[in-house]
Amino acid sequence: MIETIEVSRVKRFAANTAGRDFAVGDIHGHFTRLQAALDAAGFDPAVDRLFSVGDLVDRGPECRDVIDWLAKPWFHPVRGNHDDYVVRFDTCDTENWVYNGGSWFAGLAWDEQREFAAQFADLPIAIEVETAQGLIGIVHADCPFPSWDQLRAELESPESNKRLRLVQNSCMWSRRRIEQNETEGIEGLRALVVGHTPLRSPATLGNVIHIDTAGWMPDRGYFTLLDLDTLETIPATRPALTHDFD
Ligand SMILES: [Mn+2]
Repeated sequence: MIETIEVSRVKRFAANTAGRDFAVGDIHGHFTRLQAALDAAGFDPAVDRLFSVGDLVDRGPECRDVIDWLAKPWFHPVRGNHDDYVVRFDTCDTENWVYNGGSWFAGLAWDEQREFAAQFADLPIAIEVETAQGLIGIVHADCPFPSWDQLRAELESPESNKRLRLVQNSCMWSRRRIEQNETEGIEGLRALVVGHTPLRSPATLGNVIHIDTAGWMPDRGYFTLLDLDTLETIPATRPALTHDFD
């Protein structure tokens, strides 16, 4: 029997008619701080949903808690570059991973490592969420094409595994747009929401909204929750913090 693995690289969500939808930046094993941000926003797990730009683990102290969070029916992450290390744990550059905060994984038992990898393999590369004002796209780092339809097609029907790997890696790793201050935006979306690059405050380039305000950096960053209906953030402005990270 030939085993086939059905992987959904793009996940679509219908509009939330009962509650609010939020997106949050990189979490990196700081789920207690994330919960505090949700509490401050009055997040209601009965009706609200939280979409995550990924990078759920590495660096922070609560990486193992991710399994509990993945079980929450209202929590919907895409796959970040750190999450992809977990998926490829037996073949990836472990030295580089540990250097970037991945030592927690080495401390897991083999069967636990397998379980983490299996669950992370289910994380989509891209999420799309319908809202009253139009479609919102979510990837970890960037959409490497001028149109969302093209990204969807490349992820759902790749012409080769090599091409798919390139596209996925751009989605998870690229800082080109923010570094080059590109404002062309993405066709076919109301907004694209990304993380990956820590910023002092959220930044909007064209219709691309960068929301990683380094909630995982104690005293230097904070979690921004982006309301996908209003595109307003909670908090609305950068709070007073112990240190500035630049
Ligand atoms: Mn990242």
